[in-house]
Amino acid sequence: MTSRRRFLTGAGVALTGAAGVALTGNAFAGPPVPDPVPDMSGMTHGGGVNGPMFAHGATVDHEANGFNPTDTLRDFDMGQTSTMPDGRTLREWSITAVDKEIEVAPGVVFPAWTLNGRIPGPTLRCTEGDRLRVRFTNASEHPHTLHFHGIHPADMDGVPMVGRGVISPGEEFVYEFDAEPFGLHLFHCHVGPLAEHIARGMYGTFIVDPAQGRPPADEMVMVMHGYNTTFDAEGNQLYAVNGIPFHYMNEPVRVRRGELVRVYLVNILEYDPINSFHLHGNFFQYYPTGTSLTPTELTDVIVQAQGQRGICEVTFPTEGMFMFHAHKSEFADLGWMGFFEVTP
Ligand SMILES: [Cu+2]
Repeated sequence: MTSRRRFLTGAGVALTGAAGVALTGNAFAGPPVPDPVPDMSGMTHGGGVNGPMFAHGATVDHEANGFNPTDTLRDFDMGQTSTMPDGRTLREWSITAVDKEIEVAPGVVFPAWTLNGRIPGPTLRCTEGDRLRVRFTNASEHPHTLHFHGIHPADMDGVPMVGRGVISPGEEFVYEFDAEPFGLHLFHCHVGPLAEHIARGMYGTFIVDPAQGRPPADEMVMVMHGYNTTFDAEGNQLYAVNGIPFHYMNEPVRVRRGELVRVYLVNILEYDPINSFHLHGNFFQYYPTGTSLTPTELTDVIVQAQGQRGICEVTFPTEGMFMFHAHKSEFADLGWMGFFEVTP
C-alpha cells in the first residue's frame, strides 16, 4: 500500500508541476515535497487511492472564483417570465461577458473570458414555444457574440457579418427567438479565433423542455471542457466538468438510491476532437440531443464530439460511491473524474 500511495503522490506532484509550468516555467524547483498523505484509507471526501491528484484534496478558492460547481450543477436559470398578448410565455435573461481570473487548480490561475462570471456560463431553461429574449452585454475587453444552437432566424444567429454581428466591448444586443426544438442545446461565443473564445470559458447550457415535460427526476447539468493553460492550441493541460478539475472527487454528487437522476451532458471541449462519459457500477438510458422522449441506448459509456450533447437517465439501485469520468484515461487523470455518492 505504501508504494501505491507514493506512486499516486508522485502523479499528483507531476500534475501540479505540469499545470504550473505554463505559468512559472519552473515546475520542479523549490523544496522537496514532504512525505505525504496523512490518511488515504477509505472513500472519504478528498481521499481514496483514486482521490484528487491536487495536493491530496487541496482545492481552489470557490468564493474568489465566484462560483462552486456543487451549486452550479443544479442551477437552472428560468429567466424572468411574463405573458405576451397572444398568451405565450415571454422569458428574458441578461448575460454579461466579463474577463476574469479563475483559479482552475490549486495555485493555477487562468485568465478566463466568462459569461456572468462563471464557467460554464448559466444554464438557461425554457419550454418549447416560449418567446426568448436574451440581453447580451459585452463588458469584456474583446469582441464577442452569443450563438445559440436551436432553430432561429439568421439575424439572431450570433455570428460575425450576419445580422448585428460582433458585439464590441461596451456594447449590447438583444437576441430574440422562439424556443425550438425541445432538447438539450448549448450556446457559446462565435468570434474568432473561435476555439480560444470558447475554450476561455464563453459557453453555457440551453435546455428547451418539451411541452409535456419529462418524468420527475433529480436533474443536473454537466458540461465537459478543458483548459489550454499554455495557449498554444495544442490540446489541454486540464480537463473538467463544470469548471473545476476533480471537483466532484472532493465534493461527490449526492443522489438518492431509487430516485431517477437526469444528467444534461454537454461537450464543449476544444482542441481535442471527442470526449466521453463513463459511469461505474450502473447503466443509463441515453437520449442524444434530448430531442426524443425515447432513449436510443442503455449503456455505461457514451462519446460526444465537440458540440454534441445528450441526456443520461439512471436510477441507482444500491448505495455507495460510484465513479464517473471520461473513458479517455488522460482526460480522467488530468481532472475529468468525479463520484456519485448514493445515499438512502
Ligand atoms: Cu468571444
